[in-house]
Amino acid sequence: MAIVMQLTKEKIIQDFKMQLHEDFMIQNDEATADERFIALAKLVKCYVMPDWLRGRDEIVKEQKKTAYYFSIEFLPGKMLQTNLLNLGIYDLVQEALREIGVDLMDLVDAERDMALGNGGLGRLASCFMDSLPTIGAPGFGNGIRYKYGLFKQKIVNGYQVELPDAWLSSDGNVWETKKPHSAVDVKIYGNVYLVPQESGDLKPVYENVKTLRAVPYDMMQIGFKNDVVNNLRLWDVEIPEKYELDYPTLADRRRIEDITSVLYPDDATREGQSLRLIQEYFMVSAGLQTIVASYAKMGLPMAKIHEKIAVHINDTHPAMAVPELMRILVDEYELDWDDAWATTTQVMSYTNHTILSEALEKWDAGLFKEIVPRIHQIVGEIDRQFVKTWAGKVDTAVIDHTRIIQNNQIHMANLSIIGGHSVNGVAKLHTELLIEDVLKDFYLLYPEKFNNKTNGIAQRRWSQIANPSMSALLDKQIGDGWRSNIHELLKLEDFLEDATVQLDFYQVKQANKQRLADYVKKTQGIDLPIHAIFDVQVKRLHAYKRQLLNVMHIIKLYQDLKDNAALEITPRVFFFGAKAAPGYHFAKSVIKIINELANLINNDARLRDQLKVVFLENYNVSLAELIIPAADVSEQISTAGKEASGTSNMKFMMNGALTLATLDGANIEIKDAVGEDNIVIFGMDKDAVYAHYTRHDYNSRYIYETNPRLKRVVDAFIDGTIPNTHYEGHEIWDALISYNDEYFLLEDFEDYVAKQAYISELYKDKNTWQSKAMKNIANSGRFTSDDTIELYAREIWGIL
Ligand code: C3B
Repeated sequence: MAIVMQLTKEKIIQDFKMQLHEDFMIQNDEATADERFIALAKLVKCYVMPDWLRGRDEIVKEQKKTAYYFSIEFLPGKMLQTNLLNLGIYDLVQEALREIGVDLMDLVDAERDMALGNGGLGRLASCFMDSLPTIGAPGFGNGIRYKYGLFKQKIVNGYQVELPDAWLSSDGNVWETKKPHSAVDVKIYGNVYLVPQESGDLKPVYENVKTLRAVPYDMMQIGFKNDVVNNLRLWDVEIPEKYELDYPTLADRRRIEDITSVLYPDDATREGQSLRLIQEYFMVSAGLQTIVASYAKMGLPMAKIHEKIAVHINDTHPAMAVPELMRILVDEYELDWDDAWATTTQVMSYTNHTILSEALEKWDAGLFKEIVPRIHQIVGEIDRQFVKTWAGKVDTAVIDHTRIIQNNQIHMANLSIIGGHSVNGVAKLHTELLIEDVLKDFYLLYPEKFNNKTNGIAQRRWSQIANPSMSALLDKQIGDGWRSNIHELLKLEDFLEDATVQLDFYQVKQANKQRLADYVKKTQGIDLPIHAIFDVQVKRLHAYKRQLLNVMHIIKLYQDLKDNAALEITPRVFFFGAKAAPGYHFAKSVIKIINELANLINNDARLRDQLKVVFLENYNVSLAELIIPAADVSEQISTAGKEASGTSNMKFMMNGALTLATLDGANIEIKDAVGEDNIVIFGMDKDAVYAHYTRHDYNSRYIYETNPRLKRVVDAFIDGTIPNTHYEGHEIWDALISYNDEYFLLEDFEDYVAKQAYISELYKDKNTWQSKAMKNIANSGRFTSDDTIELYAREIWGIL
C-alpha cells in the first residue's frame, strides 16, 4: 500500500521539518519559500519512491507491454500541485503547512515553470504524461533535458525581447533523479563501411566517429489516486571519460554541451541547423538503446519486440526512431533485414500535428549523411525497398510523392508513415484533411494505418488546480464525484436554467476576473473593469491563428467610439498572450502593433473604460492557469483547416468561457458537444477556404476597395492611427492587400464583427450568458486526455 495512505498532519510536519534540517540545516521559521518548496518536493519524492520502483520492476517481472512516447518537447509547467493532488494529499499537506505558519501557495509560486516545449504539441505531451498513469497504462515519456527552456519574453518599447530561460538551478530540478547507471553511448559523424563477413552478412565498421554519453534524468509521473507511477525520461549529454581525448579543447567540449542546451523556439518551421538533427538523433538513439536493453532482459526473441514495446513518434522530430531501431536490430542483434523490418513497423506509430507544409520536416541528405552516416544508409535501404515493393502496383506519381528520399531531401513524415503501423491526426477535421489532401497518396497505399485521436486535456490541472473557486462551487452543486470522474460534470445540465446557480457561477467568474485584474495591475499598472467582457486570445503568435483579425475588430471598436463620443458599448477587455518565434518577423510585428494599440487605447480617457487591451508578457503554463479561469470569451479564430486541433479551446470551455470560433480543428467537436446555441461560430468553413484554393479567385484588394468600413480599419495600420508602428503597419498592410491576405482575414472580417456584436448583446443578459457558460462546463468532460490516451493505449499501442 502506498505510503501516502498512512500520512497524518503530524507526520507531514515532522517529515517536512526533518527535510529542511537535512537539506539546508535550518528551522522552518528561517526558511525561504524556495527552500520550503525544495524540502516539500523532496518529501513527496520520498513518499512516491516505493511505488515508482515497484511499477518499474513489475514491467520486467510481468513482461508488460509498454509504450514509449518520444517527443522533442514536454511542457509540464509546475508539478507541485499536480503531484499533491494526484497523490490525494493536497488538502492534508495544505493544512499541515498552515499549522506551522506556511502558505502552500507561496511554495507553489517558488517553483519554476518547466518549459521544455513551445506550445500545443509540448503541452499535449505533458497532459498525456498525467493521464497515462491515471488510467493505469504503462506509458513512459522520452525527451531531452534542455538546460534552457523556451525563451523568456520581455516586452520592451512594445517589442518582444527574448531572454534565456535558465530554469535549472545549479542543483538541477528537484523532481528528477539522475541515473548514470543507465547511461548509454551515442555515435555521430565519421564514416561507416560495410564489410562482408564469412557468413556473407555485411557488418558496419565505423571510423572517426564522435561518441557522446547520454545520461538519463527520470521524473516520476503520478497517476490520480491509484498508486501508479510512470516515468518521464529526459536525456542530457556528457563527454564519456573513455573518449575524452576526442574533445581536447574547451570549445570542443562546449559544442558537445550545446546538444542539450536549448529548446528550439520555433514550433512550426524547421530549424535548419545540424544541431537540431543531432538533438533528434541523440534523443532517439539513447531512448531506444535503453528500451531494447530492457526488452532483452525479458529473454524473449528480438524479432517479437513489438509484442512488448510500442514507440510513439510525436510529430516527425523523433522519426529517426525507425532507422535507429533497424540499426540496433540488424547491426547489434544480427536480425535479418526483413525480420527487423516486420517488427519495427509494428513497434512504431506516428501522430501528425499540423498540415502546414513548412512544418513538415525535411533534411538535406548530405547533412544527414555527415551527421548520422549509418542511419543515412539505412534510410536509403528503406527507401529502396519501399520503391521496389510498390513498383508496378501503383502509379509512379504516387511512389514519387511518397518515397522518403526526394530531390536529395529526406522526408521525415514519409519515413514515419512508411516505418510505422499507425498514423493519426489530432481532431476529426484534421484527420479528414490528412486523408483527403495532405497525405492522400499514403492513404491510397495504407488506408488501414489512418485513424483519428482528438486531443484532450488533463482536466485536473485545468479545473481543480487552476480554478479552485469553480471547483468548490461544483462540489456544492453536483457533489465531488466529478473530481475523479470528469463525466459527472454532465450533472450540471440539471441546473442550466436555475437562476441561483447561474448567479453563483457568475460570482465565481467575477472573482477569477478580479484575480487576473490584480495581476495586471501589479505587473503593468493598468486598472481593469471586471464588469467588462474578458475576451482572451492566448496561443503562439502565428499568421494562421489570426491574432490580427482580433486586432482589426479592436480597431473597428476604437474607431466607433472615437466617431461618437456618446456611444455606449458593452465594455470589453481584450487580452493577448503570445510568443513569436525569434526569427518570425511578421509575428513580431503583430506583437508590436498590439502593444502600441494597447497604449493608445488604455491611455485615452474619452473611451471611458469601455475598451482596454492587455498584452500579457511571457505567456506560459502558469500564466494560462491564471488567465483561462478568468475568460468570458475564448478566441479560436484560425483560418478554417489550418489549426490541427487546438487544446486551449477545451480548457476555456471547461472553465465556462463561450467560444468564438471558426469551424476549425476541435472547435467543431466543441460545437457538437454544446450545440450551436452555446458557441458562436463565424466565417468560412474549410470547404469555402479550399474552394478559393482550387478556383484561385480570392482577391483581398477587391474586398478592401468595396467595403469602406473595412478599408478604414485596414488603413489604420498605415495612416498614423497607431503610433510608433510605421514599419510594422506597412508590413501588415502589404500582407493584407499587396500579398492578397493569405489567411482570408478580410473575407471573414464582417461576420467576425457581427458575431462580436452578438456577444456584446448576449452578455447584457447575465442569466442567458451564464446558462450557456454552464452548458459548456457540463459538456467539457468529453475532452479529457484520460479518454484520449486510453484510445491510444488500446487502439494504437495495445498496452491495456
Ligand atoms: C500544435 C497544433 O498547432 C495544435 O493545433 C494542436 O492542438 C497541438 O499541436 C497538439 O496536437 N502544434 C504545435 O504546437 N507545434 C507543432 N510543431 C505542430 C503542431
